[in-house]
Amino acid sequence: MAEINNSSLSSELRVPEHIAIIMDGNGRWAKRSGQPRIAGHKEGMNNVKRIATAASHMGVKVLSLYAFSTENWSRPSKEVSFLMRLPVDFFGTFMPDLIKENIKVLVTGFTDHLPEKTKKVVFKAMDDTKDNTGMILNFAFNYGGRAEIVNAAKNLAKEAVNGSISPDDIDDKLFADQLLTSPLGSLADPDLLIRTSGEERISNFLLWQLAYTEMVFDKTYWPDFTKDNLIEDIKLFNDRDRRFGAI
Ligand code: V07
Repeated sequence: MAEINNSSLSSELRVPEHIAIIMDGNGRWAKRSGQPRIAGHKEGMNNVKRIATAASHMGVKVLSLYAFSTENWSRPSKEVSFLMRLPVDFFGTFMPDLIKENIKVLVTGFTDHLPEKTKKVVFKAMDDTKDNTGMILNFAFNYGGRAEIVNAAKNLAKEAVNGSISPDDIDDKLFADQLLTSPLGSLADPDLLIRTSGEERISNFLLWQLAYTEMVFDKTYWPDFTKDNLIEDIKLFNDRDRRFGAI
């Protein structure tokens, strides 16, 4: 784990290698000031850039952000179309900053069924940053934890039927290799999960990968979540005693 000595900190802090965030509270943030929900999504998108930069400067290795779940398709169609344009907007605005920060973009999710234009910018962003060696900014986009596990089971069942593996070969490692997070290798499991806006649920995010993850539920709405909130939550993480099931 990287150690930082930040001006906001009284002493050394262990920085989690992989932080995952459920960026909740965008709609409520907008409603609070009498704006439409999409205004909250837009400000939430701007905050992705601010927090990704802060995390990168702290030495975080992977930042996973829950951007769109497989269940979000049931939202009003106008909101869904707006959300599908956010990656276009995001990379159109922030790609130069991501390059400057040496950030590598990864998108994990069921990307096959995205609108053509969205798919195109997402794959271009991954390609344009593939040689970057800094923090991995991992967008969980059209992602669902149960669908991911079902998909892994299906792939392994097919391999067992065609004889390339035996059912008894299946273990944690072989299973994890079939998950959407497999490109992250040994960094696939988050050390810390933060959910903003005060809700205390997992909502189908990274079900397998969260097995031993410390969780912090922060009351701040995502558009208001700052670097100082992130540091506070990392401090709470530091106070926890992680045992991974041992005593
Ligand atoms: C979205 C902003 C953040 C708060 C959550 C709701 C709205 C960035 C992206 C994104 C996704 C993939 C990608 C690049 C950027 C995004 C959606 C919503 C659907 F490759 N923010 N953001 N995608 N919000």
